[in-house]
Amino acid sequence: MREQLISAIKKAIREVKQWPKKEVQIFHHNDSDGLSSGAILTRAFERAGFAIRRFCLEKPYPALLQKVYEQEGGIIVFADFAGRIAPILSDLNRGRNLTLILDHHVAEASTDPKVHNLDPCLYGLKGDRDISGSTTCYLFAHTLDPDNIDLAYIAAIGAVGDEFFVDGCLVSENRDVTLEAVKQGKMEIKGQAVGERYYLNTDRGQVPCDEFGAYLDTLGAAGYYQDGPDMGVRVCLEGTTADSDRMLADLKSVQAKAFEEELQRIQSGALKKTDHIQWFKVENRFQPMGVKMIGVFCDAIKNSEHVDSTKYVAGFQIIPDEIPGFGPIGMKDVKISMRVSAKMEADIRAGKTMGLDVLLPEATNKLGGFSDACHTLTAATTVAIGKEEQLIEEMEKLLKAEG
Ligand SMILES: [Mn+2]
Repeated sequence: MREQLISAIKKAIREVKQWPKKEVQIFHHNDSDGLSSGAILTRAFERAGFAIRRFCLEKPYPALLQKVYEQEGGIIVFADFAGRIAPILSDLNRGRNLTLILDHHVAEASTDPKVHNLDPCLYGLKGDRDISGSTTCYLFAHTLDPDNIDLAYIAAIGAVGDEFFVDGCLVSENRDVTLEAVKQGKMEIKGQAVGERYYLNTDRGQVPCDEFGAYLDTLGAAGYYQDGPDMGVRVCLEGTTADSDRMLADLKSVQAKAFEEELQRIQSGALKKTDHIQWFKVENRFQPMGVKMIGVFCDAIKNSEHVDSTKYVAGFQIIPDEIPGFGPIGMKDVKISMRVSAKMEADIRAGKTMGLDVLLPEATNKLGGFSDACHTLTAATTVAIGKEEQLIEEMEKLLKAEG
C-alpha cells in the first residue's frame, strides 16, 4: 500500500525532473492543513531549483480550473483538494500539462497519464485517519530529496489541524512525521487525560500545535483576500512574528465586528423561514473575509436563542470574482453553508431527519450548482447568484417528498 504510493510518487518525480519547464504552479487549500501543504511544497520545489507560483484557493471552482487549463506545458500541483475531481482535471488537461494531485480526501483515479493522482486513498490509506494533505505533501517532498526531512514538523501541523485522531492520538503516517519532528527536537508530545497533545518548540517558546493550527486557520479564512495565506505559509516555514501577530489580531477584530452586525440583523428579523429551513443572506457584508466565514457564522449561531432549533440553518455569501494573485475567473456565484442545532443533530444521527449530505447536493444539482464539501451535519455548495430562494424551495420539495 504505502510502497505503491511511494512508487507512484517516484514515477511522478521522474516526470517532473524531465519536464522542460522549471516552473511549478502550486494550488493549495486555505485551512491549516492546506497552508502547511503549500509551505512544504514551496520549500521542496525551491530547493529543487524550480521557480514557484503559489495560489491559495478556498475551493477548486470549475471556473478557475477552466482558466488554469488554458495553458500548455506547465507543471501544476494541487494540494489538500482535487483528489475526487481527477477525472475532470484529466478531461481539462488532455496530456498537455504535468499535473500532480497531493490530496487526502476521497479520490477517483485519473484518466490522463499526465495527471498523477497521488491521493493516498487510492493506495489503501485512510485520508480521514492515517494521513493529512500536509503529510501527503511531505511524503512527496521527502521522496524528491531526503534533505526535506526537516519539513516533517510542518506536516504534523497540518495533521493536527485536520483533527484526525484515534483515541486522541495521531496515527499511521501522521504519527510517523510527528515522531520524526520530535526526534529533531522541533516538537514534543505530552500525554493528557484522553490521548495526547502536540507542541511545537519555536524560537518564541513552546506552542500547542492545535493553537498554531487555529492561528493558521484565521489567517487563511478571515485573511483570505488580504494576504493571510501568504502570511500563513511564511509562519509555517519561519514561525510567528510581531507582524503575523498583528495581522491575526486585526483579522479577529474584523470578524468579530462583522459577526456582531450580522447577528443584529438576524435579531431584527432578517431570518426568512420556510417549513423546515431558516435562512439569510449576508450578500458581501463579510468582505474582505473569505467565504469560509459564512460557515463559521452559521456554526456560531446554530445553537443560539436567535434561531429555531427545529429548522435547518442556511446562510448565503456572495463569492467575489477574484482569486488572489490569479485574477478574475468570471464567477457569478453565491455560496450556501448549512448547519443544524444539537437537537436536529440527534434526529439526523438517528435517521429521523434527512442529513445535509443528501439534502443540499441533491437540491444544488437541480439548479446546476457545484457541490464540494457535504457532510451529514455540515454542508456547503454554490449556485448562481439569484437562485438562492429557488434552492431553498428545492430543498423543501425534497423534505416534503421524504415526509
Ligand atoms: Mn486536509
